[in-house]
Amino acid sequence: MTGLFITLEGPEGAGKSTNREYLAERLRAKGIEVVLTREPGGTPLAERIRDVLLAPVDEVMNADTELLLVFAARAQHLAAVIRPALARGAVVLCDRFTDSTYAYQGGGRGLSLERIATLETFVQGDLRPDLTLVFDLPIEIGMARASARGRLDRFELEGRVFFEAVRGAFLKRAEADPARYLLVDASQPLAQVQQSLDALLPRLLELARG
Ligand code: Z5A
Repeated sequence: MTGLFITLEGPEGAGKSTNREYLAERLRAKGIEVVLTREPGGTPLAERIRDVLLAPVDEVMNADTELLLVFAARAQHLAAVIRPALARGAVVLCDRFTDSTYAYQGGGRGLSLERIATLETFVQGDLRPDLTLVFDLPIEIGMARASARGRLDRFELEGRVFFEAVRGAFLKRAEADPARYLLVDASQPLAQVQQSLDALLPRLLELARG
C-alpha cells in the first residue's frame, strides 16, 4: 500500500470532525487526494450499523454485541473505502478508528484488551494507522460542546466515570507509542488548535509524497 492512513481520535466534542475538514482542505490545496471518512460508518451499510450503535433504545446493548458491531462496520469500511483508497495512494483521514474501540469498549466498558487485539488482527490484518492525532481535552468541556448540539446519542448518555476511563485510555495509548501518536491540546481556542495542525503540515506532506 502506498497511501497514508491518518486517524483522528479523542473524546466527544474534541473537534475531530471540524479539524478533519480543515486538514483535508490544506492537503487538497497542495494537490493531494484526500478521502474523508469516519467510524463507525463510512459506507452505506456501515452507516446502518452506526445507526444501530448510536440510537438510544430501551433494550440494553450487551457490551460484546457492541464490540462485534463496531468491528463488523469496520470490516465493511476497510474493504469498500479504506483499502482501495490507500492502494491508489490517497491520504485517508478517518474520524475515529480502532483506538476508539480500545478507549470506549476497552476503557469505558471494561472489555478485555486482548480480545479487542484479537479482533483487530482478524479484521485489519497488519493494517494500522500511520499517524493518529489524539485531540485531548477535559471531559467537562467536551461534554458541554456535545450537549450544546441537542439530542444525545447512546454513548453521550454515559456518565463521567465512563468518559474519564475513555480519555485515560486514549492518553495511555498515545504515551505508549509517541512515534505513531500526536497529542493535540483540544481545549485551546479553535484558531490555536489549527495553528498546531499547520505546524504539522510539512511532515504530513512529506509522508504523503513518500
Ligand atoms: N465508538 C465506539 O464506541 N467504538 C469505536 O470503535 C468507534 C466509535 C469507532 C460516535 O462517534 C460514537 O461511536 C462515539 C464513540 C463510539 N461516541 N460518542 N459519543 P462520533 O465521532 O460521531 O461522536 P463524537 O465524538 O461524539 O463526535 P463529536 O461530538 O461531533 O466530536 P468531534 O467530532 O470531536 O467534535 P466537532 O463536531 O468537531 O466539534 C463539536 C463542537 O465543538 C462543534 O460545535 C465545534 O464547532 C466545537 N468546537 C470544536 N473545536 C473547538 C474549539 N477548539 N473550541 C471551541 N469549540 C470547538
